[in-house]
Amino acid sequence: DDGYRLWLKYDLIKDAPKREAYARSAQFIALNGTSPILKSAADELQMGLQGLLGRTVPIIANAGSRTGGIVLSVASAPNVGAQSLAADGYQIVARKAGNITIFGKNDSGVLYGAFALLRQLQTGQQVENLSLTSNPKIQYRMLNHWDNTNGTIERGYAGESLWKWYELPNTVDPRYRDYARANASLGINGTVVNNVNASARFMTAEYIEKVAALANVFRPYGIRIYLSIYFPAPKTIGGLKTADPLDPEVRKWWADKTKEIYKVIPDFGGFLVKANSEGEPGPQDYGRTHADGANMLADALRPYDGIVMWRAFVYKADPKADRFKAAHEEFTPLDGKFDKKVIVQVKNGPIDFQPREPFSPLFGNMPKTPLSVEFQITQEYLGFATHWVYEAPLFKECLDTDTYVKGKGSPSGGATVAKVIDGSVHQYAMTAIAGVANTGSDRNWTGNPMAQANWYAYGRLAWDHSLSSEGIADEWVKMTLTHEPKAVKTITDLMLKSREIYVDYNTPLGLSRPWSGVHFAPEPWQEKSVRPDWTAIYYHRADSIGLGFDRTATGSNALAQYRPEVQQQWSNPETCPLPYLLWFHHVPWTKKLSTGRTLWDELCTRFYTGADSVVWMQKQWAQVKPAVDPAIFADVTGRLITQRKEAIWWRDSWVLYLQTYSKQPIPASLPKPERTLEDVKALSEIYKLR
Ligand code: BDP
Repeated sequence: DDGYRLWLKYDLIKDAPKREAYARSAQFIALNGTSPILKSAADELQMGLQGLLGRTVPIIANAGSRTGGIVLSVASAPNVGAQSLAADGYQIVARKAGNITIFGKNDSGVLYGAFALLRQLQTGQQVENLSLTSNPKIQYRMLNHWDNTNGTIERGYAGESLWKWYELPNTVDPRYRDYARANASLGINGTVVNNVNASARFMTAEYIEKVAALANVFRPYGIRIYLSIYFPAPKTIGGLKTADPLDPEVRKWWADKTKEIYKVIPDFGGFLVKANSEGEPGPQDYGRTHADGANMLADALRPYDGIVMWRAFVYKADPKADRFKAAHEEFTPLDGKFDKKVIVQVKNGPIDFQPREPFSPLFGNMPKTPLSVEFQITQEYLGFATHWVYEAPLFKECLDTDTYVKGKGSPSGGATVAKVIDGSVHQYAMTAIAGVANTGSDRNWTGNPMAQANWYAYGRLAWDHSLSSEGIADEWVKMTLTHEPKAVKTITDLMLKSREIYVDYNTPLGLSRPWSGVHFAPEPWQEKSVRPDWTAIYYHRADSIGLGFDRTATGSNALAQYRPEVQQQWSNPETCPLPYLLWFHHVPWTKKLSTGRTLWDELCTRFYTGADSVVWMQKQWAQVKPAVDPAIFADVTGRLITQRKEAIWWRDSWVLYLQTYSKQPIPASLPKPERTLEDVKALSEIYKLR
């Protein structure tokens, strides 16, 4: 198995009685309607059933009085089944001795319902008395690609870009359709095809035509296309002297450009913008605000159904500032100033997609501006495509944290980040969620076969953030790897522990950003860069006394950006949960922690436990060999060998480096590193060579 089919595997169901039972309920597919999306739904069902049941199920126009089949229909007003449905929602109802009906609120709802029914079969559940209703909790469920015109992907670890810009629009790779199918199966309904560090070329007529060719493929799967824009494009390709968002000519340029796009992509989704962030130009270059920039684009989109997603990922190269505070400082004063077509897109944490971060203090603090959360699926800080990290627990940790903006124990069960972004806290008029894709041209899409689960988990949570990490893992394993109960259990258990294991050898107790450059080789010692906040020492603040970034009132006071209830949980080093300890406190090496160990001993224990746990992962994985496809088994086995080696590299780097400050021995129970600090430093240097 080369992994190409992802979770849409549709292999013959081995359990014959079960297969027959399914077949009795799936003797035909009746399609009431002719739209391309409905056709996709019927085609997908037919393809899925062909594989799962080993027979061709005919698609017919109308069930008439026939029973024993699947009926697809957009539920219009008189249909009682539709009452509880929201846009894109679906309901599947199986009637005894009747049909299985998939009602969709709209065409996309039918498509999502079709995939949901297939999922029931793929995970071996009964369909006879099925009655399930599902509505998306979030309206815009986006995948963001950081893909460039030359085929490279910023922070991509699974090959080249999926989009073959040189061939488009005349050659359309069939793979684009499979990409769309995979996304639609999760309910993802928007794709930003290019990097946030955007090229102005995407605004040229040449590229708009290429993008339109992709949009044509995605449309029958309910997916709209969006583009990242380069803010000074009116200058770069428009020949204007300025890109000032208040300049009438600039505004006209964007309005005309937008019109040009809609002419060829009538369902174009809108723009994603990274501006005045990490050196990217933006409205501030002209003395204007983020709101001025965003509102100009909103104006251009006004005649159409498109939106602006304006990113809040900003921080200044100020040696005295705490980067943690930057987004909150810049954006909260703009609350209420954004056009109603604008959503502000906020990374889950205040810094940058670290293995563990507290939630961004912007969540809950912009009641008048729809905020979306941006997660990173691609493993930029999670060991690329080698290390096995199942990310659902990371996403859930953020989504399920209470911001306390509605005070303690509010009736809604807390104003969690999820409830902020799904609009239930501040009644946002639009809701969105974004994930930075981990896909590429590798045959299996994600490099590491296990990383497919991260695309899957993101999509499932974008649809319904109340799903559990465990439930999603169980589903994914059954659809993708095996049904053998013991193996399912072993693999889901591995998945659920994988992120914590990575954190233990990489950034335990609230450490962050021990990298430079490509964000892979350990470099906690890295102290020189063009800006202070691009060094490692800026983040961990190791010194002879202790370790960690004091963000309490005695330090940067970033904690003050959170509600008092949150501050209370995190501001006291005695009670601050250990996973966040060094995010907020500079803790003495000798300080006794709640585990009974000193900070130094606890750190050593975590680094060693983390690295040793990779051996445990290897052993567990070895046990599932008989239940998993041999090619996938071998692939993961190989990656785990590398992960083990690199985990020890991480462990040794941290321990040897921090020891130069702590001046303490490695606890006697732990073996000493077999190399010196100079050795590991040399390794990291070599890693940087081209
Ligand atoms: C950082 C990445 C960088 C991105 C940036 C962003 O290192 O490549 O451009 O985020 O999100 O994590 O804009």
